Amino acid sequence: MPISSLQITPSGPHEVEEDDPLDIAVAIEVSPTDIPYSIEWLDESGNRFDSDQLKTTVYPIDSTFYTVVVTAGGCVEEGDIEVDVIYQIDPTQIFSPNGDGMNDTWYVDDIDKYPNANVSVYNRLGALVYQSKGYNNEWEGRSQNGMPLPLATYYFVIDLNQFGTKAVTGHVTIIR
Ligand SMILES: [Ca+2]
Repeated sequence: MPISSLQITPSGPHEVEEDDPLDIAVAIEVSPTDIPYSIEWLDESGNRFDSDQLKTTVYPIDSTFYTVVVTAGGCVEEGDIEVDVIYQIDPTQIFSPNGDGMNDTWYVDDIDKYPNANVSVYNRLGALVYQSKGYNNEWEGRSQNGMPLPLATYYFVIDLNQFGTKAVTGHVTIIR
């Protein structure tokens, strides 16, 4: 039996925090309404991971897209669903730039996921002591002119420069 129309509306785009599951969905309008339809869910590599569900749960480990394919009465419609994974960066609160090979630089876990991040570090007087566009976990606790900074607690602002993220602020202490 021929159909007069098949329309699909995939959900998204979505944002999800790393390690969190995400529900993605598709709305289907088929006419006449009693035509049976089938649904296939494909990942970015084209592998089917679910079928015959309007909604499915995904566990993305990186930003990706999913494809939903709906077939009804010989008609096929497909759509993509974008998913952006938001990574939680995790700055260490203390480091010891004394050259012993352990914790000699300030480590910010997952900062590599944000190549456009602006990292700024201030002393307690509010003076900027370090700044970096993108950060490769390389700061050795030196001032902008290369001098070792006093052992102290500093204030940092990390602007991830990505839509949907907030600046991350906190304190980091230099010991030796
Ligand atoms: Ca050290």
